[in-house]
Amino acid sequence: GEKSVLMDEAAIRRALTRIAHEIIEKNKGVEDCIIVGIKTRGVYLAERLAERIEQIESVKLAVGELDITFYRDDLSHKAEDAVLRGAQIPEDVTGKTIILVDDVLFTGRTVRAALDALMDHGRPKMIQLAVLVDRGHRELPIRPDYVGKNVPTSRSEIISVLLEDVDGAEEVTISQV
Ligand code: 3GP
Ligand code: 5GP
Ligand code: MG
Repeated sequence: GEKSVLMDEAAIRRALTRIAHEIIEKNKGVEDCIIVGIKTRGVYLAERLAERIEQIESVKLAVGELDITFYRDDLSHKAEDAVLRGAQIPEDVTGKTIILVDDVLFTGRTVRAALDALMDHGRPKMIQLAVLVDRGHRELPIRPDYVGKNVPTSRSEIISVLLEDVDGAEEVTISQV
């Protein structure tokens, strides 16, 4: 179907720079913060945010990873529940502010599973959510604290997030199935 570009390389870069500043401002610095990306692309976005925060604040944040999947590993899982497949969390999260990072926020089921997994690693002071794209259609009471771009979508539309690190290209597009 038709494909249109929602964010080009410059737009992605600017959004991440803005979010990095927002994270620093909201938390009045980043002393007790940890960044945790949701695989696959959320991890690369988390690493980029950590890099930018270091450039701005001269503080190097620990970056963790969560691998969350659905019981049925296809794209028609909307009614399925997300489950944890693996976690690499750098340290005890007790007392820390965790910035959870994902590429696209849709139903919220992935984030719910991520929150569950993080709680198993201690008692964070706070968990915040950063996403590159919020496409709506939440099925749970979950909202992001930092958003690259809000994109109202129909359920049949597909957002494609391409990142240089994994895809050899850098853009966000929307298309019909
Ligand atoms: P990601 O792991 O980098 O987030 O789920 C595998 C990949 O397919 C994801 O990459 C995601 O970008 C892409 N994808 C596109 N549409 C969907 C969708 O509706 N659900 C899920 N889970 N992934 C989707
Ligand atoms: P949710 O669990 O909120 O329904 O979906 C969020 C997860 O599924 C994210 O990790 C995201 O990568 C993926 N996802 C859901 N919808 C889309 C989409 O339209 N495009 C892309 N690229 N990923 C999606
Ligand atoms: Mg994802």
